Amino acid sequence: MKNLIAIIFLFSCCLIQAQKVAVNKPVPSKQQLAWQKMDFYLFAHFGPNTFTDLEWGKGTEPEDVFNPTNLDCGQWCRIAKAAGAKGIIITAKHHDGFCLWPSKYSTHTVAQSKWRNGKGDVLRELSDSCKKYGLKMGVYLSPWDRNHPKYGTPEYNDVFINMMKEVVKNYGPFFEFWWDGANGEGPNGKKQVYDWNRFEKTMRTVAPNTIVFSDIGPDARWVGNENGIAGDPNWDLLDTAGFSRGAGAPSTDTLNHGNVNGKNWIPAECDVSIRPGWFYHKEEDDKVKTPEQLFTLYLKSVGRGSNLLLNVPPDKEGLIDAHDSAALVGFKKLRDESFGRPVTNKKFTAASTLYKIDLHQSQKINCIVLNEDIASGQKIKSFTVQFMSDNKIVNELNGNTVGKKRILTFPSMNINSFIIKINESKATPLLDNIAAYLIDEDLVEKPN
Ligand code: FUL
Repeated sequence: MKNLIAIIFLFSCCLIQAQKVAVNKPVPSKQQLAWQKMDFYLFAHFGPNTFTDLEWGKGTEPEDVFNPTNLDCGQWCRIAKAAGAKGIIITAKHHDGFCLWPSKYSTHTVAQSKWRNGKGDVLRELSDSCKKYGLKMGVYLSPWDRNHPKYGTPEYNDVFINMMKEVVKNYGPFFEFWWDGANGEGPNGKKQVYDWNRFEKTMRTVAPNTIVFSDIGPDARWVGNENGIAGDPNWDLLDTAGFSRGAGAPSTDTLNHGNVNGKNWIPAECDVSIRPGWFYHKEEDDKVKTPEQLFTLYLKSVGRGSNLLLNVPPDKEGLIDAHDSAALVGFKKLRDESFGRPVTNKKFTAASTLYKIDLHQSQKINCIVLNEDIASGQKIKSFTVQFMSDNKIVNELNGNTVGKKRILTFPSMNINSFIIKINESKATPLLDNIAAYLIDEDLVEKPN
């Protein structure tokens, strides 16, 4: 009887195995996979610079400089929701060292300011609002600190670690933790030797499910530019051996494209500001990116398999300005209009190097969205789309990587069907979704 059960068990394992898509390592962790599905979320640069009109505060600003007259993180969240963003990452501490929460490990914080009689706490408000509105929260914490008296000494590494623990414990869980690689001089004129190994161990211990971002991960990498543009091809893979964060990072070109045979799963995140600067400056109110510009960025980031981290900096009141919210709502409308009504939308469960999509009649399209099943690894190196009309190929389009999402746009054409041919792949891939759309002709990506 026991033997029979064992045989049945083994047999069913074989069956399950046979249905599985071949795994090609490295593969994403389940946290990375969930994070990659988020696609788009906001960045909020907020702090003394908002009030001094600087981009990099000196660290000598009096605490009272920070004085938002009407802070409402609920407003940030309502706008994020209306924009279809999945979360908000806030600059809890930028290079000037000012902490937006009453940290026990610094004397340069909201608690030392007159704002709300020293009782204000931006992280508390954002954390509560994100929960209320069903958004995820993330934190940017700059290791470079131009204020902290311990910066430039080994003790500062303990300060930074204590701050990380403090924010995780009091305001987490966070979907992402953002380490800026910048490493300038502090108040004593010295640069800090960051203890990245300890920083990383700390995060893994106190927040094992949080995606840790830096130029080389461990979980998500910088895309190599601050324009919000991923490379094409774009691999979710990166070799990090021999590299370090900041000045010792791989070239920006490598970060932009990833490594085709990279040993680690470290997908790119595209950070970009909706304005020229990262912090709010009134004189940039008329330089806010238009919905169409944001849509183009979406195609060049999410449409190339990355996440888009779009900075929308609150103003001196502590509110998102009307220029920015209007652009965000317009951007959402363009995405809804473009992707709301697919001409076709098909799911697949079997791996293949050939996918045929029949439109059943002549239809006009100018956009195709492909999703590669990346849970089993990123495999596709190159592919061709063949557009068919009356059983003849009328046009062809070549592409490189697909990854979690690949959006292709092209001048519209009338076709009856199209074929996706995988030309080069690490293993037989699964395209688990293929969709086609007719979007506004003006939104079709222009050649670089
Ligand atoms: C950079 C910083 O120096 C900028 O001020 C900004 O925060 C950007 C997102 O990262 O390294």
